[in-house]
Amino acid sequence: MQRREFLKTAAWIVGGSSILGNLSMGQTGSAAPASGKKPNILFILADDLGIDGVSCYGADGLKTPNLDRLAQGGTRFTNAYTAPLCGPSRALMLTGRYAFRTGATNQDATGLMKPSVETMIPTILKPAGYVSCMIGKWGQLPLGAAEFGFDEQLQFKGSGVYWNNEQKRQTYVENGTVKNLRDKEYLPDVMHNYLVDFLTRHRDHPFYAYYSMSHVHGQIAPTPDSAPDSQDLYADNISYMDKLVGKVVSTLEQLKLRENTLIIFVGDNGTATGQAARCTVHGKALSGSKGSMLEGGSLVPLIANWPGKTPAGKVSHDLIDATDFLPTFAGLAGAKLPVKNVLDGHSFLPQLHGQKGEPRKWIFMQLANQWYAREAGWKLNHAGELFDMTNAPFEEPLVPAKTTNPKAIAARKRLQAALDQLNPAGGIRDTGDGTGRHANREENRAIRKDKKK
Ligand SMILES: [Ca+2]
Repeated sequence: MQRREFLKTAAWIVGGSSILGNLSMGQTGSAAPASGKKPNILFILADDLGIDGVSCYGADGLKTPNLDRLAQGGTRFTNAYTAPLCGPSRALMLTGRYAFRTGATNQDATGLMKPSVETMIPTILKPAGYVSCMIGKWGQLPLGAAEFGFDEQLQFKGSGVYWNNEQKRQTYVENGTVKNLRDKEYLPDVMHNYLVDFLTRHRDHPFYAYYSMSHVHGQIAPTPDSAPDSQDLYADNISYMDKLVGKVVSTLEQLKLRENTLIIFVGDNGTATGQAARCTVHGKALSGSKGSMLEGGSLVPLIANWPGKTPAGKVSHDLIDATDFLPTFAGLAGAKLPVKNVLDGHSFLPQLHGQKGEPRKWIFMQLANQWYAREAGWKLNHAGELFDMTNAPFEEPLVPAKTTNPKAIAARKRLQAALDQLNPAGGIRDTGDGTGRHANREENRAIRKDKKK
């Protein structure tokens, strides 16, 4: 491909190791089976689900037997990170680029991304022969999924859409047609049925399905399985999410697609603050929750399952960054990476094949005008504060600025070098209100004006 052309622009270093490793992985086509049919990708994205909501991660009082089964048959990653809020997180996952490059630094700023500038995963996979669908929430991303390359879409605005209620009649858009959710119809089931239909229609064709579940974002409503007097609707929702995952796995088995499909299950950010108080892992609460720059904001469950390819029952402590999905999937599909933009993702395809690969040395996370680089034992933020992550995700104490601990001093030096190399302050700056949730008024006006063009 444009290897020479790519080399010109690929002088940067990703996660402490060269992105050229990713490129060669993709070019060798090692992911393609001998039969020649390219592997399918089912990307399941749960909303507001931290590791403290998944029983194979040690969550107390919540049961996810289907996810646990996927982990038993695949690889469970314990150090996967994404941005602590929906919009910025999804921007990382779909573009493979950090927020200071795309502008997606806060929920409203994700609207700054344009298809003419940002290339999302379906656009990369399409020339490699893939058909794609986006099912679920698109509300915090600009335009529609079609404009960013998805062939089919069933999308809704907002978050956590489940039922019609007295306050709101729900709608969703199916391939450009606005549809009304019927009374007693449960949107997660509508989404599931659409996914089953998509998988069935494309069973003989390589596909990338981006399945963005409503669960378990609030408002937490009864599920179709909730007892009328249920005392724990959150647990009901975790169970229903898990059940839907089990059902789609069964569908793949029925379609005889299981052996040739990589399933990725991941959360889009940590557990919502309102639920985090009841969510513990082996009796301990995580440090922070959704929206925070602490561990509980960004540490998410990540399970990869691909029978015969991904080692069964493996637990990987490798660092995974939300930008890593794009190069991983490109490598899997034998697709060319875009050359016009700097990519931040680092392929973990070798790990999916049970190889050591070149694990990241650090991940980078940003929300609004806060950011940090984190390696296995330490974290350094935008303000120069160093944190000892030995007891993460439960504790992350600040290291005194005048520490004489040589390990801390060396870690600061390594992480500062990573931040200096990225130079987030030199990229697109956040102009929101500082929370990561909102633009400031002027920015809101500019976005509205821009959208009218
Ligand atoms: Ca979310």
